[in-house]
Amino acid sequence: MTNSAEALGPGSSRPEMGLTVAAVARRLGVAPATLRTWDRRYGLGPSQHSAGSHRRYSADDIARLERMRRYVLSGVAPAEAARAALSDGDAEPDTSARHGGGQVVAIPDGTPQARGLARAALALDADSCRVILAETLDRRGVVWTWDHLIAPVLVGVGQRWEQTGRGIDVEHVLSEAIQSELSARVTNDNSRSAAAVVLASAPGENHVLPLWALAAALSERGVEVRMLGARTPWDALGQAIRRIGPGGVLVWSQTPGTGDPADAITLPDVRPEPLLLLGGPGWHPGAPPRGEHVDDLSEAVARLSRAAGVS
Ligand code: B12
Repeated sequence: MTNSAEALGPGSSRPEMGLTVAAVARRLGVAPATLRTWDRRYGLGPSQHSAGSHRRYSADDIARLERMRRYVLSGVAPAEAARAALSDGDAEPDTSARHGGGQVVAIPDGTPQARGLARAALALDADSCRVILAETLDRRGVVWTWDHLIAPVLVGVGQRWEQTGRGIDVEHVLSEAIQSELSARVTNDNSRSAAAVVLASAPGENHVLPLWALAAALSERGVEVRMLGARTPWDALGQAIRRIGPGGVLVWSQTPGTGDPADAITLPDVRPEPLLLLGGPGWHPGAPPRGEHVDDLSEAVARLSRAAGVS
């Protein structure tokens, strides 16, 4: 019997009621949409029928879902994971039945989670990508998850595209899952900053995932974030700076054509002057006429938190 089965057992106030999709989703750290997909595709749904319109998950249903989640996190393909989960723990999953149909993404020194995420992305399995991301974000926080899970898989997927010309579909599925899991963690409700931080990608720049990682990591620390997103013209950024009066600004440039630091000169002079950071490999090297280069997520989080008055 699992913890969840116990929690729904004699100690629970109305054990016969079972749990709703939303409650199970919260308990397992899985999106409600993923639970519905697992129900539809693999029959891993609630077995109890209640008088009302909403079916409820029993303790046994939840134990099955916990096994499903564990197998998916270890990189087993969902159909095989579901077969083993439905066997009530009698059969371990066949671990050769991995995601990705035999394709690989090279991730030197990759963690098991990183290999699982890469396989799920290759299989275009957005649900499994989200399960792996959500679980790691909950357990390890944003900076660790970005540095040890997300960034290595993104670099591997990017290299595969460069070498084979294949995998833009994989890049899209993975990017969507990453962006939705990170952006779901950005909230200004717990803000304790003296000033906000503004995040934007340079004009013409569509790559934004590092900005979402930064937004989620700052939010985790109670820093108020204003996200302007992809392809932000310099004059629009300038207007936002005047209106918001931020403590810090970071502009992201991923690809070389988008990052000319000389353009930052056009930003308005406001007092107090916000810290201006330039992040990403797209910026021209060398000392910028305005602002400073920043090399990694931890450094950007630390400097922008200080600039926002959160130590
Ligand atoms: C995801 C992705 C996409 C997604 C973006 C989705 C989104 N919402 O952002 C989509 C599918 C839209 C896309 C599109 C394109 N992409 Co793209 N994409 C990537 C990918 C896989 C990850 C990008 C990313 O987030 N990188 C962030 C981290 C993981 O990587 P990094 O910047 O190299 O990290 C270094 C530093 O920045 C620093 N760092 C890491 N994290 C952080 C965080 C912070 C805050 C800071 C300060 C520093 C920092 O540490 C690293 C070591 O120095 C990269 C591969 C790669 N290696 O980056 C390709 C890549 C950037 N794309 C590339 C290209 C060519 C394109 C396209 C032109 C063609 C295509 N592949 O589809 C289009 C057009 C985009 C456009 N018009 O702007 C090339 C760029 C080559 C170049 N140098 O010009 C890359 C490098 C792939 C490759 N290997 O060739 N892409």
